[in-house]
Amino acid sequence: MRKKFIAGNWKMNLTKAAAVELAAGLAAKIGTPSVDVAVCPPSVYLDAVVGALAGSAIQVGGQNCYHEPKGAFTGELSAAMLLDIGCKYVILGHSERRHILKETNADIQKKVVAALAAGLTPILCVGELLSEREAGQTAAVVHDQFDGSLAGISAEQVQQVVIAYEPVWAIGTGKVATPEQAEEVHANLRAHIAAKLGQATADVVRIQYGGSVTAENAATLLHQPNIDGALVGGASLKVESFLGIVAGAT
Ligand code: G2H
Repeated sequence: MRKKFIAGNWKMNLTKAAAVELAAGLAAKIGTPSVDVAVCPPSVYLDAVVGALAGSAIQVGGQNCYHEPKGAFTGELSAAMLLDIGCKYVILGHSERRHILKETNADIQKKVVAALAAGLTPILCVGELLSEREAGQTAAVVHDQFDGSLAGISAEQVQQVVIAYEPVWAIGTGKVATPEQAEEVHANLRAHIAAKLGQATADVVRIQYGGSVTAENAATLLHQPNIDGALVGGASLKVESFLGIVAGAT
């Protein structure tokens, strides 16, 4: 069985003091959850958050990395640096990076390769725009993002990757996908993985749902057979709401 995985994506929010307070609040109340839990703070707060979470069951992830291991790349962070500072995960290909920062599947693929080589677990985001959903292109878009972002990566390595299905129209809008809408895409993507990389790989790859997940809607989403967790934005910025989502996964 796939272990459920709840990750908080803090995006470009909080001050250092607020990030440490949130992390400390989570660490104090998380206990020993039966699911995997992580938070992904802004990179400048990673060190402080890793410290605040020390000894707790909560892991830490970056929100992005660069594909080169080191060198003259002003402003960038390598996967090895994230690992060095205490990260286990890195979010790659988030829709905000695909659409605002214009990252392509080819850019993201190089980052996935670098993250895996460094020993990080990539959380690879895929998801369609509202216009693409309305044009009946959801499956094609998600397959294209999955195939392009993982091109040339072996089935064995894909088994190490977490996928986050995040319909762009549901991100930060309060318009969550219904459990049926999300499950349909997750099941379709898992079938695509099986056809492409084999059933054994499809059976172990975890597919999170992301997009306006809250403590109120989490449990129904998380009890769908192909939804293996959640990537949470806004609701991960408060202790009670994030822990409510973790509780919904159990
Ligand atoms: C989707 C999600 C976090 P929110 O971007 O990755 O954000 O939960 O605020 O919609």
